[in-house]
Amino acid sequence: MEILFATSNKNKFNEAAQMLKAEGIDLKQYSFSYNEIRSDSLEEIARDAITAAYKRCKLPVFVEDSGLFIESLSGFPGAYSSWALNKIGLDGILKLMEGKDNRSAYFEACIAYRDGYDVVTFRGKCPGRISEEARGEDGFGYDSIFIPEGEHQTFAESIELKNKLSHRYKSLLEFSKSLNSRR
Ligand code: ITT
Repeated sequence: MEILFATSNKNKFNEAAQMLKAEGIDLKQYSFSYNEIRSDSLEEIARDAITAAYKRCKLPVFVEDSGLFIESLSGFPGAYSSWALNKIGLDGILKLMEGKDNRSAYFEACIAYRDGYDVVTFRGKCPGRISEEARGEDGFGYDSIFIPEGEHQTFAESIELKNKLSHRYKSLLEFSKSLNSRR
């Protein structure tokens, strides 16, 4: 079974392709340019993006909107994670966290899939905390400042941890169960 993943982010694509391959699903990247809507809701963004992507490709396709939500920053950067990384970077986030005792945060992903009829969504969440400094070389985005709950290493220090605990992995697992039950 082959489906399209509409994303401009090669790292997101590579992680998803590897995870879904293990579930017997082959992914193909569908790169399309589109102006993402602004919203605090990952689901609203994902639903808008899937409508645009399906209109163009007219094939079974999914999108995934994700972000890092930091409790003591009232959920920032959240749905604006990509924008915040470009604007203030990891140093900027760590600066905003200076002096904060509460470093709790979570990653969340929302997948929206359309096979021609309905749009279905799947969510995945990974709780954890923001490290004091960036650590590790693997992964991408905020991986070097995120430590999953109950662990000591950042996602960028242990890709094995990321692959079994991440928001992406959890949302893709729900998605693949749904796809495989329809076959
Ligand atoms: P597309 O919309 O084209 O798929 P994007 O990079 O703009 O690509 P998002 O709008 O979903 O994707 O932005 C999510 C941002 O959140 C992403 O750019 C990263 O900075 C961050 N992010 C998402 N998942 C992450 C992960 O697993 N590890 C680290 N950072 C992540």
